[in-house]
Amino acid sequence: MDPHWWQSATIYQIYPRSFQDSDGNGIGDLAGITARLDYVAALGIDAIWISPIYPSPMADFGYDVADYCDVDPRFGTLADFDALLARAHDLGLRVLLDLVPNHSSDRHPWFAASRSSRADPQRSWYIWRDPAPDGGPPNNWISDFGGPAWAWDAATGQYYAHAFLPEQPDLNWREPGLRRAMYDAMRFWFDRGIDGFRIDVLWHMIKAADFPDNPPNPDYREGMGEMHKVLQLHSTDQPEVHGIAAEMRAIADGYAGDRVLIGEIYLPVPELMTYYGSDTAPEVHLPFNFQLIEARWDAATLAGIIAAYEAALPPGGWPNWVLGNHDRQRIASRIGQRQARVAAMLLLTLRGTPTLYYGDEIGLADVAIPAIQVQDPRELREPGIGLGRDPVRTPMPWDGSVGAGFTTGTPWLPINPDHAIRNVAAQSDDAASMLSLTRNLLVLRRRHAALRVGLIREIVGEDDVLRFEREHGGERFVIALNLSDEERRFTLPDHVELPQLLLSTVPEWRTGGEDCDGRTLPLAPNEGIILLDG
Ligand code: TEU
Repeated sequence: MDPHWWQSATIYQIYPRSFQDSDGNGIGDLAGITARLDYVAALGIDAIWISPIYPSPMADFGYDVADYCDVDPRFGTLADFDALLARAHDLGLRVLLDLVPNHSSDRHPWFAASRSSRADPQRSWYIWRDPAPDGGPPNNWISDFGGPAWAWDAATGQYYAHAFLPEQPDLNWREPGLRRAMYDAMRFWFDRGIDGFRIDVLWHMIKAADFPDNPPNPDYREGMGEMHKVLQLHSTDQPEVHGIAAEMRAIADGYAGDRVLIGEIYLPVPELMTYYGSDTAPEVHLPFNFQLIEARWDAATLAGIIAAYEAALPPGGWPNWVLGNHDRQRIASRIGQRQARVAAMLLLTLRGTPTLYYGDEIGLADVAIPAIQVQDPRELREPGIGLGRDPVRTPMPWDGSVGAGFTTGTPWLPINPDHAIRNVAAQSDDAASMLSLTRNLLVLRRRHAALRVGLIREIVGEDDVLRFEREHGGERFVIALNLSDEERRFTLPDHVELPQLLLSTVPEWRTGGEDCDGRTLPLAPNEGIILLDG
């Protein structure tokens, strides 16, 4: 059977505030994204996921939704969205939106109704509880952004739950009316023609019915973030969440055109796997696999992670890999520019759907944000311990001009000071650039089914070298990645014949005169290579 489009696709995440500003207010917008779609398509991308574009007070930069069926005026209009979608489809790009169903904005009309009185019919659309006997919060749950996960509403004398900001009250997914309303919002966008959703914090969506205290986390240490004081045993990953995921999947499957659902889920692999669902009750097509974001960057660790993940996949479950997103340190900052090239090769040669974060294709690094310029509420609530996300959300540097081609105005976050050198225009014409490497990797991935949908085998991590093979229809690739900054050697397995070097992350090192000793091949410091067998 032919693979589904989302199995052989490469996904590209766009943070809309930071991709392209078209009206000079320093904030990216939909018309800006549309203008840059040619770039995205030429890069070799198949689908874009756009972080939330809905009307929002922007307490959490769009992850606080005040209307699930419209576009925030800062980003444009529904007509702008339709134009974006049409242009994307003309270019062969699919478009995924970000569904934020765990919580709304406190300015959503649903919440206004819900908090208006205990008797309001929409009271039960949110999670309201009486105070503890001492008048404090109903239990010890802690917000992911620090502080109690409960906010007091003096007017009605109850607390409401918020897994994130108080401005993001949690919706009550035990309430059928709420479920119907959110499913209608999904249909609104599916009817408009979108190709799928990334679902925000899917594992948070339903809480234990009796709201018991969470157990303390024995591994908590100062500086980890207050949320880690307790284990989220009762506030996340409840059995009933699978019913919701299955209902969402049924909605997606009700549409022609192979719509896809991707779940944002930070859980250990065994729990993550349960979000694929079963044959009779499938859930999300792709539960995001964030292990590369969190892994120690060494060959043995990565080989172990890859092999264990592959082994844990349920029958028919399709793998996926993510290297970066709008919440986590950028890969170039985490492991350095040279290893970021190796990481790109890894991401784009592993088995499974890769998701690339905008800017990572040019090695964009985190930008230190002066305290006075901090925007992210995550940083403002627990300052100075490195939890802020502004550094990874800075504008895309398109060229070396003052506004980096991103804006003619004042950018909402500072542009990386290195943008005079590190930008799309400069890297486009440079065959040795990270951008050219990314393009070349995507060309190979498109050209060779083995890299897209082939088996992965022989996953080995030894002596700083991570290697594995991809195989399909008689074609075999060997990928070997040197994770150290010294020369290394690795030995080709016996079943591999005379291989041909297709791509290196350090091509300038390879003169043809490298000292190859029979089946033992050298790797330059920080070099990754793709070999074609025979
Ligand atoms: O992020 C969820 C998220 O990253 C945290 O819950 C994470 O699990 C925690 O920091 C511990 O690792 C999503 C969005 O991606 C993020 O931008 C939003 O702020 C958040 O949900 C709320 O919608």
